[in-house]
Amino acid sequence: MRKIIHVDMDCFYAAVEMREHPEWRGVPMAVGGKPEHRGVLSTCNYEARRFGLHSAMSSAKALRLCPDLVLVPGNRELYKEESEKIFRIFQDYTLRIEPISLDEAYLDVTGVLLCKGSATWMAKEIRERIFKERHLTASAGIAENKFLAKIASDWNKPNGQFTIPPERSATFAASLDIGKLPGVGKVSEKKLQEHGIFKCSDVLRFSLWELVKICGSFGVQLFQFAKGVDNRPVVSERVRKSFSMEDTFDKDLKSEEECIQKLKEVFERFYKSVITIKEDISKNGMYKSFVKIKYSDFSVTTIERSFSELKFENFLVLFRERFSMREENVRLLGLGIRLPEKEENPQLSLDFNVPF
Ligand code: TTP
Ligand code: MG
Repeated sequence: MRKIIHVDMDCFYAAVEMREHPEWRGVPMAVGGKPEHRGVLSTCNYEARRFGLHSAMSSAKALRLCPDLVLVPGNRELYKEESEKIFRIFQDYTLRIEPISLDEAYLDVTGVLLCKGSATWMAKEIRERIFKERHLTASAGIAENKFLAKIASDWNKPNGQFTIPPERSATFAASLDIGKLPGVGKVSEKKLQEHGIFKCSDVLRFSLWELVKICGSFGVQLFQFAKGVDNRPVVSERVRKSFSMEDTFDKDLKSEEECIQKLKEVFERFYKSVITIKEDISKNGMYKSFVKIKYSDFSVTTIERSFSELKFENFLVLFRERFSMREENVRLLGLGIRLPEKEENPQLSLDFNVPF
């Protein structure tokens, strides 16, 4: 049984703009091109949506529907940076992350021990952290597969979440309009409706063979979705070469003992998030452990060495060795592992794909 979280930021570009320009809060605003340049809306805030505005609508039409609309050009670089910061929060929970766009991702948290292993609580914590650290809101869906998690994230949007427990997957799916299914666009929706298929429950009245006759090979997938089944894995995008975690302290640490205590806390968190791939790491052997120390004057030092096991004692050895060379106030401590290059260890690349 898998545990998948789908996270989707609320009116992402608009939300970033409203954070940067509080005067745009509470009034209808949109990010998009100028009407005189035949521009369209990238997105708009929820106030503007009340006027019927939505992504991809022409700016000219948007201004007709909502003459007081604040229309801003937007800044993709800024959204990209923001996205990276949000994805870094995801990485504190799992290394299996499939980015869909700047503001949306699937997280496979199967086997993650944080939040007592509850995906619902992890989603809640992730959303709280996004709000606290980035002043933005996100919605989340939690389910046993990608398709249901994605639908669930829309259920209590904005700023909400919804869990479909595995025992409810089938009944939940049965109640859905077929237009909600991934891969069912306007054309296929119409075609299915002509056969009397409006809801997923209608799909189940047909045999697999009949469905294939109606919509080709997609019929197989359709049959699965209608039953609430989706075996597509969470596939990460880029090969990641290191996994790490760090903590910046409110007050600088003044003694070695204090540092060791904190380093241990960082390790425990790191270990819980990395545990899903721990087996793969030990199987493949080769990797380096490292420790990072940032002093109160912001200078940074790191030390790394190959070890065959992922355990705190190894990080402790590295820390002690480096700290003994300069015993001063510490602002940040971090630790992590570095994997070999792809060519050295091709097996790893499949399992360690994570963005950024
Ligand atoms: P979405 O998640 O589809 O939309 P959203 O985050 O703005 O709103 P919601 O609260 O409904 O999730 O897309 C994310 C961002 O991608 C969006 O803020 C702007 C950009 N985008 C476009 O530039 N063009 C488009 O057509 C769409 C759909 C999105
Ligand atoms: Mg969104």
